[in-house]
Amino acid sequence: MRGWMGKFRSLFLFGALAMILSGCGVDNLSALKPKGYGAELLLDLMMISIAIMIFVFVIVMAIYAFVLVRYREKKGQEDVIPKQTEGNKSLEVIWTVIPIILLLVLAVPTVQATFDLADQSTQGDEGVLTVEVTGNQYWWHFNYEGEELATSQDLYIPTNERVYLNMKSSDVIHSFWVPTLAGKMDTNPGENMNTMYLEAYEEGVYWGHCAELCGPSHSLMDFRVIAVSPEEFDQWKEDMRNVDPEAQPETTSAQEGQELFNNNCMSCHAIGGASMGVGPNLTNYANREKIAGVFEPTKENLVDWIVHPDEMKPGNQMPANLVTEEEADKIADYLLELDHSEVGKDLPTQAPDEE
Ligand code: HEC
Ligand SMILES: [Cu+2]
Repeated sequence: MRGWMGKFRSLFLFGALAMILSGCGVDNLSALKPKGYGAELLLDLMMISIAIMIFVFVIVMAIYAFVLVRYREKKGQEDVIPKQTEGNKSLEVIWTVIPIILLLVLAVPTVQATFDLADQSTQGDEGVLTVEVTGNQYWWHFNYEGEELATSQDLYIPTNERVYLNMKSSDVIHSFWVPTLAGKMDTNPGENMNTMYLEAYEEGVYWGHCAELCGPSHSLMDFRVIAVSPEEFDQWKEDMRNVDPEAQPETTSAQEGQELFNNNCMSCHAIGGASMGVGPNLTNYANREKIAGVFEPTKENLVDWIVHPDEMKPGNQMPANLVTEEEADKIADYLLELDHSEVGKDLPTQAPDEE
């Protein structure tokens, strides 16, 4: 005979699975811990549908159990056939009306939320920020409309304000997803621009992923949204506008790195400025939390990246072996000195697992 453990094996498996799954969801990268308007609305919808599902499940299971027990074959009554019923008007009305009510309870807030999240009524108003988002294989670019400045990989926004995102792609379809702040939105190539908005309730660093399979390095296409108070955001804009790409670095190595960078890398990369290049804008590079979105920001990794980006992110658009490892070392010194703003530095952050 199997022990009591054996009898409950599936229960144990289920419990273990539930515990493992409950470990999912890093703070700042979880749709279940919303810190923004869109994400909160979506979690509410999820909760309504889960509540309805549980309600239906419990009722159906209760009836099922009742019927199993009540109408099971009893000893000595093997040949008895219970009373047969065909059609029951009141029962039929009940099991038609209840689902209709449940669907209405689900549909009304869903339709409301759909229109709410698509609302663009204040876009273009005085003081309302719009950011042009461009998805690229495999990095993100953010151009702050009317502000004459741009960033790549790190999107800075003020808290408790709606920030509109006008989104497109320079190559294939990507999807912009910051689970803690809002739902996802595709970025399409061509003229088809999508719009959404973010509204972060708290200062913080929120992680984003590309949510549309876009090539071999799709899973390495992470980015950050850094939400700071409106005052700090203004400070950040000023810091960014004051960036001087010609400013002389401190160490000799970094100075040589600057020259190497200007000669070999400026055709694709910018420091300062507002236009989108072939590669990411590297302004404020010392404050990146990851290299190319996913790698730990150590000098070693940076040198590896500069010489062999192809080995770290298959299929990406940066050519390998543009410079020697020795040269890359100096360039890395230069890039890691690009500390253009204090804003957002003190925010606690919890990066997803490293590559
Ligand atoms: C032909 C264009 C091109 C040239 C030239 C080029 N890069 Fe890149 N670079 C890219 C692209 C595209 C990416 C984005 C790769 C990705 O993440 O998918 C990139 C990414 C980077 C990154 C990571 C950026 C981030 O957001 O963390 C660094 C650092 C970098 N390049 C440094 C250099 C250096 C240094 C040179 C010169 C030796 C150079 N690049 C030359 C196109 C270029
Ligand atoms: Cu992708």
